[in-house]
Amino acid sequence: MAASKSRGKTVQYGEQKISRGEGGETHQTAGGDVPTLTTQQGVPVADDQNSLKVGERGPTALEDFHFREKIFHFDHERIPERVVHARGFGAHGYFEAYESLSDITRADIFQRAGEKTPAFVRFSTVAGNKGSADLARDVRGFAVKLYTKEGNWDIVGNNIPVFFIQDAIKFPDLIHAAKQEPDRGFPQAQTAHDNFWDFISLTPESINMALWIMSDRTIPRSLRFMEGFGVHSFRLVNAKGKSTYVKFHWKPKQGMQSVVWNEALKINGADPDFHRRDMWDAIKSGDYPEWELGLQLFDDSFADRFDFDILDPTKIIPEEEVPVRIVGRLVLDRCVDNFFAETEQVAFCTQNIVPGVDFTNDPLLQGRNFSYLDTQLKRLGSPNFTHLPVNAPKCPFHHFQQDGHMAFHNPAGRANYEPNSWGGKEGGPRENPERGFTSYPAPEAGDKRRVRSETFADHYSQARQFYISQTDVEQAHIVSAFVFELSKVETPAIRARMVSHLLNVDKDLAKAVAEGLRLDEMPKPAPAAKPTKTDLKESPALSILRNPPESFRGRKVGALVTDGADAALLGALKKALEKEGATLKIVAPHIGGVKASDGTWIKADEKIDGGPSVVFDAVAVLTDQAGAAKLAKHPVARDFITDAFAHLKFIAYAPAAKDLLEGEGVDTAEGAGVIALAKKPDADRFVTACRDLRCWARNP
Ligand code: HDE
Repeated sequence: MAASKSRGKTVQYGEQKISRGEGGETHQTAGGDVPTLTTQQGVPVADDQNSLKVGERGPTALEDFHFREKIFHFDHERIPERVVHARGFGAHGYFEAYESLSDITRADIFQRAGEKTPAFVRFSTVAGNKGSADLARDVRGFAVKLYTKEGNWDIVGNNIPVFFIQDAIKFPDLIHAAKQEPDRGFPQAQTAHDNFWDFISLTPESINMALWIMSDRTIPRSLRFMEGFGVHSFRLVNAKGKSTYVKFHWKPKQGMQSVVWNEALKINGADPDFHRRDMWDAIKSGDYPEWELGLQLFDDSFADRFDFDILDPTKIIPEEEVPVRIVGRLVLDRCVDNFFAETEQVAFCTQNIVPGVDFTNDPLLQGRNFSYLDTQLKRLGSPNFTHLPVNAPKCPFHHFQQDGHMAFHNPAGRANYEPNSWGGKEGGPRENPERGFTSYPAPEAGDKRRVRSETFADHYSQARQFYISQTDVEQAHIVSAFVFELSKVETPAIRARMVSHLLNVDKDLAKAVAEGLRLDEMPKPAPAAKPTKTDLKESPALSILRNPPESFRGRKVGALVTDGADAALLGALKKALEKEGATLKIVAPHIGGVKASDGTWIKADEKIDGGPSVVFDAVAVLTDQAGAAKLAKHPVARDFITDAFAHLKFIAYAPAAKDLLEGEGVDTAEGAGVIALAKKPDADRFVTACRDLRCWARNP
């Protein structure tokens, strides 16, 4: 589909342009030369305000084709939302290889250092419907489509490296249990309800993932600040046919960062689109999010030696055992032109792999390979969904598949089958044994049985390893999350059953959760198929806080200002933040802004009600005495301050605002992360402090 010259509008979806209204007319209006509105058939429309009626007050005429076409199309605008990962946000970019990996894989994308491959990424939550809020406690999808020169390769991953279940046959049960309960249709986008924890507590293989989802990984501050994982073991295969196992990792260059739970609850109210807005703003402002692709590469001898089965998707391979080799970077540098055309219609399939990549027998992956293609037909309604620009390969493609709903392009010429005796071009494409995809010839044999391998039976050891790898603060968050979620569970037996599993993970964790729930009696540990290994070492890579970002880049400070705010301080703060690559947003009592100390007018980005401190990474309170006195009587301004303090954010303040802060219980003593901006260099001091993201010393 080439871009065509047109006096109508040329719409660019992805890299391909579709010309709308080709050859369409334009006409003069008060607003200038504009395209003439037409029907879908291209008929110019004279009146788009009134349907055709018999008489001024009479019935509408059925022959009004413009009206009928418009309503007909509107009635069919929706397609089924994804059964999971319905809420998502996509962006375009590219993958750049750092080096040639030809010794490991023949995948074309990894052959040449510096080679750039176009990419489309869709981030998502899992459980909520399309309109749910961004800060739900949930796993995030991290699906990457790489438009390589040898076909599209989809790495359909998550921001957590393990999964709930070991066999795809349990996926419908897991998702039914997680989503709204079927009789009442709620709760929306949350796992804090009986059905979910009933299923989890009856499914010991999910306990490792249960710890991950109760950690801060499920409440990321930004989609830019989270890791991605391919989860399964895959294969990379080189030109000689040698296979190496691989686990895929995406490491955010911006560093990792999460919100605290109370913040998440409030962000959902203040800005349900918080994550998508953040991604949109970052890309539009030229601050392109970046991840590095890391590979954990290992062979059969490691797989045989490893404590766990590398085919079991509820397990990780600790980075300390197999280091992550960084091989390239993914940059997102372009927002979509149209949400529906691209983000909604993009169709990821785990079965989309390219020569040089192959599957393993991970039973979850095998099931996914069926599910994704199947679901795209349901969602997009035609086997020709690959004709949509966002799904079409960007390399040449030739095949004999034809017809079906919405066929944009059919094979040209006489041959639509093969073998045929029409020679040359006329005969159409032919297979290519050298370049074509060949499956890795893994030897397979065995009895046909419905079984779970014995090697998948250890459900607790890695859950324990995850827990002991966290900092004290992170462990406390895991405890609080369990207590929060299980307190929403109405059936006491389910709460106790969950604690019985936690006893197999870590006694202190189980005890803390039991206390938080005020369980009247400690249950016995759940029967375990295998005892918990207590000799697995801590893996620092599993902690967010043990891997802090190096700077405050890409973050936002909200400055609450009033009339009389010190213009010089504000200027110094802005400059210091810009130097760091962070931004300053002005929050004021009125959207029109405030008059600063030097008489200049400062425009507001948010009226205070719409810009609570939860949407910022750190805050500043810049008022004069009169302004501070006014804010002290303003409940929303007081929330701004108390929340920022309770959420452990760094707070900068003008000396005139000191009483206001202290009146709200803010500790302004040295070391509490609350910094007075008395002189210009204080702004730099504040920004340096902000690099720690939160003042954990204030943690109660
Ligand atoms: Fe998915 N999953 N999934 N999933 N998944 C879908 O495909 C499925 C699993 C993941 O942004 C669906 O197009 C099964 C693991 C992402 O468009 C569906 C099983 C991982 C996305 C489906 C899993 C994922 C999906 C729904 C168990 C991380 C969103 C809509 C065997 C490695 C992609 C769609 C996007 C979407 C099935 C488990 C990631 C129904 C059967 C494990 C990121 O096909």
